[in-house]
Parts: sequence; structure tokens; C-alpha cells
Amino acid sequence: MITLALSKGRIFEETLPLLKAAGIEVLEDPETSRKLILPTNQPGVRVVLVRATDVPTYVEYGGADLGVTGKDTLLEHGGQGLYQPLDLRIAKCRMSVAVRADFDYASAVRQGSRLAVATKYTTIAREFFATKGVHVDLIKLYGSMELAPLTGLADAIVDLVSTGNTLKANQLVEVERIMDISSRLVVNQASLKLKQAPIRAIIDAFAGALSES
Ligand code: PRT
Ligand code: MG
Repeated sequence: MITLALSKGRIFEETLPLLKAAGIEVLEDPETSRKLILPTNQPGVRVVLVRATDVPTYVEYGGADLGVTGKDTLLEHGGQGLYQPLDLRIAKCRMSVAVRADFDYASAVRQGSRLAVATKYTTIAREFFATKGVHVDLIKLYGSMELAPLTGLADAIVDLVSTGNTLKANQLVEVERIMDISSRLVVNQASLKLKQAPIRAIIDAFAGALSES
């Protein structure tokens, strides 16, 4: 049995066409089904639904053989024990720094003063500001980062931006782009050895579909 870990929402939706190219069709819709293990048209392949941030953990410990996860999530996890054969170029967005429109970010950064930064992505944020030589006090949050500068909890946030509509709706401005983000295929290293043929077939089909797009 091959087990593929996906998260509900954009990653599930955007992985479907790649699965189709590998001849795999998921037989239930996660938006209406309450099941966490979804069968596919291939008796030897199943999909497990986990939280986006849990995908690397499932694959690392062999709860799933493969998974699809954002580069953001992978960098925060560390990627240990994971083979990362493909950038799937799906669920694209960027990791950015945003502040209140009335906050003078350029001066704050230039003067070497301490910056209070709220984020779910503490590893990425710590590394980014360290490279710039900016002292930061990191405040770990699990969601609704946009609220932090508005309430005085932080000067800045580090968060994912796609259309920019969420920032705009909360009167925040993007002041720096840290990196482009897309989702990766990750594979358990023991599975890759023990179930080489079926896993290689999936990787090759995904790669083929990507080269056509
Ligand atoms: O939502 P939940 O708490 O269950 O988990 P999650 O947020 O980890 O999962 P999900 O499905 O929302 O995101 C999974 C992956 O999709 C992320 O790890 C990213 O790699 C990728 N992705 C692509 C995004 C976005 N685009 C995105 N826009 N993830 C989150 N967002 C959020 C962003 O955090 C912000 O709140 O959307 C908002 C900004 O969107 P715009 O369009 O208003 O700029
Ligand atoms: Mg989300």
C-alpha cells in the first residue's frame, strides 16, 4: 500500500491534476466526506488528510510514504529524513514582511533598533532578519497574524501573501519579499527503498505532468 499525505484545501485541489497524470483518482471529496483516509481508483494507493503543518511529520515518521507540502512548512519543519524530488509549482505565494501603513520600516531597520515581529514562521523570520543584521523579538502566533501590528502586539509580521487582499483589507503594506513559495513532493526515505517501483512511478508521472505545463 502506498499512502499519500495531503492537506484539505488548495494543496488537495492543486494536487488532483498531478494525481490524474499518474492514473490516480481520489474517490471521495474531502469537503463533503468526514473520512480522513480516502480510497483511490488504485487499490494500492490511498490518501490521508492531515493538517498542512503535519504533512512533513507524517512522511518523516512513515505514517505516509509521500506527501505534498509548502516550502514554508518544509523550512519550518527542517526537512530531516525527507527526500524532496520535485517542486510541484502549485499553491504558489510568497513569504513577506508587512507593517502598518504608518510604520517607518526603513528607518526602524536602518537604525538597528529592535523590531517586534509576529509570525507563525519563526525559523524563516529569524534567519531572514539575522542575514540582514536586524535585531528582532519574535512572537510566535498560530494564525491571524495581520492583527498583531493593528493591536500593538508587534511592529511587523512575516506571513504568506498571495493576492495581497488580506493585507490590504487590514491596512497593512508589504515592505519586503523574503522568498517565493510553492509546494514540494516529499518522500519517506525508507519507503523510497522498500517500495521503489510504485513510488518512482508516481514521481515520474508527476514530473512528466510538470514538464508539459
Ligand atoms: O488553514 P489551516 O490553518 O488549516 O492550515 P494552513 O494555513 O497551514 O493550510 P493552507 O491550506 O491554508 O495552506 C497550505 C499551503 O498553501 C501553505 O503552507 C502555503 O505553502 C500555500 N499557500 C499558498 C498559502 C497561500 N497561498 C495563502 N495565501 N497559504 C496561506 N495563505 C494565506 C496567508 O497566510 C494569508 O492569511 O492566505 C492569506 C493571504 O492571501 P491573500 O490572497 O489575501 O494575499
Ligand atoms: Mg490557511
